[in-house]
Amino acid sequence: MQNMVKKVLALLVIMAVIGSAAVFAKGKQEAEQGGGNVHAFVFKSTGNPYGERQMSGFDIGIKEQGGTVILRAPDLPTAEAQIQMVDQLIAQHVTSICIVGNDFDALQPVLTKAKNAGIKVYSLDSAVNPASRLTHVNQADSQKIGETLVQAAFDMAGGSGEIAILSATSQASNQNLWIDYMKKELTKPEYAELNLVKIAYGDDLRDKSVSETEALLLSYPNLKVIIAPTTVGIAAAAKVITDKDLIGKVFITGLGLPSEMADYIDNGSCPYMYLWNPIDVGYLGSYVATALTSGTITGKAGETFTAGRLGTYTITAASDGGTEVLLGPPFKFEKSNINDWKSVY
Ligand code: RAM
Repeated sequence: MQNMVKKVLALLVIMAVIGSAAVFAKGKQEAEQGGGNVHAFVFKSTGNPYGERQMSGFDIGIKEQGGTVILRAPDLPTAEAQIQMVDQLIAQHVTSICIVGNDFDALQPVLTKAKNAGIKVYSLDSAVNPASRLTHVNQADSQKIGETLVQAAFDMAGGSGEIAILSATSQASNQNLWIDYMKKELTKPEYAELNLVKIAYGDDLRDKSVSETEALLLSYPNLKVIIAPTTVGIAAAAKVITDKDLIGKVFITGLGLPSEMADYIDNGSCPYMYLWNPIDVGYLGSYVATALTSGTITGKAGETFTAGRLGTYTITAASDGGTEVLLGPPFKFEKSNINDWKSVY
């Protein structure tokens, strides 16, 4: 009987080794087919249309430069899941890894391992800490995003009253940075009558964002504005306001995809919001990947490179002590222009 158990165990071990060898071989094959020009992109989580657009821009950019693309995203937006993915990509010997971080610090060991293996590592959208990256692709000026969203809430609240924030995960470094700048802006005397009552986290999951919005409305019946600096959160919050007939009583603003928000801008639940072109963010990332690979840039402030149809970019110092490449300013979407954009992204 004991022998039998031993045999089964041995068989299981052999199967596991064969299984992981197969994954490794497939990855190695993918990398070899790319001729040392294989560029990986790891987003926060699956099922996020914003992430899909970033990945499509990355895919277009790498392919127009003759490279091979690997796109990955975990089911849930956790650092642990991304750590496993990066480990697999290291085993696959990819050329570069673009990480949209689910945590600022937690990925540092695995990203350092990747860098030590000769892989060019940089972040995009949601930064990892400067020690973990060569540079960061930032979609828009973070301070400006924070200030602009508070000004929008002030405007929609009529200058006073309760406001709340509906964010993504509590660890998302891009949202956390924007929220820090919102809090800073709120300390200015002109906002003395505006009261930030709560920061809720919908984790970039549609259902959780809906239930967090409902909870905000229950806990704060006088709430006037919800700022959602996440495309998943803003669409969920605007849907709740619409479904509950609260249009005109509670306003939603933040960062949203025109394709998902056109109806809500139209019905007034979201009078206006901001974003940038997520396809361009991914496309810019693809040129950072190849410029790092060719040695055109190393990630230091002052270096310049050309990003295909987007033109020339210069790496600058980032507020977190690292460096970044800034795509451009945020764009305002409102009734007058939303129809021009809803089919674009
Ligand atoms: C969500 C994600 C993404 C963020 C946008 C604005 O889709 O959290 O990281 O940049 O919103």
